[in-house]
Amino acid sequence: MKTQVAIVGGGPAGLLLSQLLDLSGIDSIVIERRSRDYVLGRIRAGVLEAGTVGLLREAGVSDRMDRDGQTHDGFEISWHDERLRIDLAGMTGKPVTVYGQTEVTRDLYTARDERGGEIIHEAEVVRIESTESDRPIVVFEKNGEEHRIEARFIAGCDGFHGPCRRAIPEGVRREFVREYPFGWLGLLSRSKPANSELIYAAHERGFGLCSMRSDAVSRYYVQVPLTEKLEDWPADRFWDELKRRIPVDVASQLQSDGEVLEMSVAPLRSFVSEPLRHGSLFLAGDSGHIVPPTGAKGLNLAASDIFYLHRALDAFFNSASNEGIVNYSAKALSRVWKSERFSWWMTSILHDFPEMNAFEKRMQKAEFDYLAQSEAAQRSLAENYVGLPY
Ligand code: FAS
Ligand code: PHB
Repeated sequence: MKTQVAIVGGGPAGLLLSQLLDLSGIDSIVIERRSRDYVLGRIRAGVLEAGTVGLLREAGVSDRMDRDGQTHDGFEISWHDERLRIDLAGMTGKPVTVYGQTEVTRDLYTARDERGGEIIHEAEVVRIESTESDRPIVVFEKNGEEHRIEARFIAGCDGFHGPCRRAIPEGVRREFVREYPFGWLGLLSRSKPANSELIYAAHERGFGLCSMRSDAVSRYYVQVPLTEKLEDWPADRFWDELKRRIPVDVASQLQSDGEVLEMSVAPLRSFVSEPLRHGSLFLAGDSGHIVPPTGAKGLNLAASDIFYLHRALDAFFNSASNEGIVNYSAKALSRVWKSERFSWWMTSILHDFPEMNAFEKRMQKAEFDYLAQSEAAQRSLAENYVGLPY
């Protein structure tokens, strides 16, 4: 098999790149380990930056998002019963859009089907060869048989656990990591959201988050120790704990009798692998970096990587220009590191760290109090949350 760009991974990054390349007349093949239903069964991100919304519009996949997505002009941070609203639109002129990653992925699949995009499901990439040549090879297994795809470039959109990052030689690759001593237990329920806007709740018992997917589907999270098991958390226990962490007046109207649609536990880490390019292999999205979900940046960083990579490949194939290819890693990493900083900072001020001493806990409260009194501090938070420029 031959193509111009072999894309490993059919999550949001891989599918969005395939769609944008197609619109630029560039041929690609997406190789996805899982079935389409499995990929669509994942419940993950919920908040889209303005830049991501613009890119989805450019890709021609925004109709359902424009119809079903919610425009949010602000969100709240709470400290016990103190509530602080961050006026995103008032401070930056930009809102965020609440529209689940699952729906973004569904829209991308629909668009690829409509344009006859080639996506090979239940096909596991087992090897990447000749990345330092201009004819790299992707080797994948499907139904017990091995297949080879020769391409001009390989896009590693295979997430944190995929093989592409490790195809960059260890002597070339530099990894930076911060593991957090807790995870997020998430619950998706068919219930009216507790609040019209998101609430990021800091509390001495731990962090809680009130989010949503629509007026009838809510998404909640509570910080839990890494040792916690899903089976130790029946829904009733989740609701009780969440109500103890969010402001009393919000807890009093929380609908906790809705059908539980999904529960899952995710560890939190900050991670970056440099560089994001090696020869003809590029990394984009979670394959190159991970952020704690506190800043709602994961999916949005995948989008900005794809913005840069699409422009670079478009210039290479359609304008015989190498500039984007050569600059891709530095350009993408510049935005990645600033989002890593913001996500680390939001996580540091809002979570209960077991090893924190009394002074450090006072520093967390002082962060909240400073935010509450300083428009400059709120504006800084707001410009990071809506998304820094591409
Ligand atoms: P993805 O991991 O989505 O996709 C990679 C794809 O590659 C997968 O479909 C995988 O099956 C495939 N793949 C892997 N190895 C392969 C192989 N060998 N061969 C073929 N295919 C292979 N972000 C937020 O902004 N907010 C959140 O609340 C949030 N919650 C999250 C919860 C969890 C449990 C996780 C894991 C992530 C969460 N994220 C969140 C981050 C998440 O949304 C990612 O940023 C987003 O999925 C990135 O998309 P991709 O880079 O496409 O990676
Ligand atoms: C979500 O709705 O899943 C969500 C929203 C904001 C975050 C993380 C997750 O920061």
